[in-house]
Amino acid sequence: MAAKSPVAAALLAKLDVGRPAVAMAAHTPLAAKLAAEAGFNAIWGSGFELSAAYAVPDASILPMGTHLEMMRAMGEVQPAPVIADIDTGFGNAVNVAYAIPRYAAAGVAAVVMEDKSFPKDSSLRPGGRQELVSIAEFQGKVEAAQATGDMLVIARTEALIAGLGQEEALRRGAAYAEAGADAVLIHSKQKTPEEVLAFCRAWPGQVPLVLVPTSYPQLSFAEVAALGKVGLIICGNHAIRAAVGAMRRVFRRILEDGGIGTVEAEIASVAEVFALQDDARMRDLERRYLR
Ligand code: SPV
Ligand code: MG
Repeated sequence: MAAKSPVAAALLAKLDVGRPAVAMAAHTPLAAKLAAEAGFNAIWGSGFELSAAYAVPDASILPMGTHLEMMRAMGEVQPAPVIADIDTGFGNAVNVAYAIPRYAAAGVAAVVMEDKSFPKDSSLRPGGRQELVSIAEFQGKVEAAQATGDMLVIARTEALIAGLGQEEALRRGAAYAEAGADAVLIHSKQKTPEEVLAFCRAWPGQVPLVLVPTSYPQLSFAEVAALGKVGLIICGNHAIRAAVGAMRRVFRRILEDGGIGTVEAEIASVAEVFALQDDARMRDLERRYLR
């Protein structure tokens, strides 16, 4: 296993099971910057959000390069570590071995890789295609990821999503930790947290767990911390859903009201957007170098 990069080591130190880190999803560098500004510990480079931003399904439709470039761009404009959602790793362990150094070069702190077969389908999609690769195959992918990069490798099991039960989920989590995963993401799409809580309580604690509580939003961060097993909570899609809701409201109002005047007070000012574009830096450059 390669030594961790400074940004990966810093993120690993934040995966505190007594006080879990919280990551916010992003689909653009601007969303990542807003999440960091709000105080989130990390940026979730969500495949669901990026797919939605391109208005295509989260089903291995977007090419790796599109996601990779977004991770690099998110890291460039804000200080929080980027956790890249690399889905299945874009194929088998060989594909993983070629993908990982590229994500490392893009400066990401961690990758999350799931044990579904390629092409994947969204975990949250009702009736989605949830086929898993074998434990041995996924262990090979985790080993390939650890051997070819210096980031955290978070192994994600979809056993509960696929309806395979707690025993299989625990078996897979343990096997992935044994293969060298730095953390295990356990995903559930139950409408209540019972399923995921049962997994957490049964987890022996070899490595920290990671939760994405989209389907069971009633579970508070404090309740997760009290379990003493979870190092990271990911808010999986709240940037794109906030953006969709806000755009729909404003677009509708403008057409209904026959002008842009009435929405002015509820949208960001142009000055705010200039600030997010780091206009101050450009003014400094203009002053120094433009002759
Ligand atoms: C994502 O945000 O892309 C995820 C989380 O992988 S989920 O959509 O819940 O599978
Ligand atoms: Mg995803």
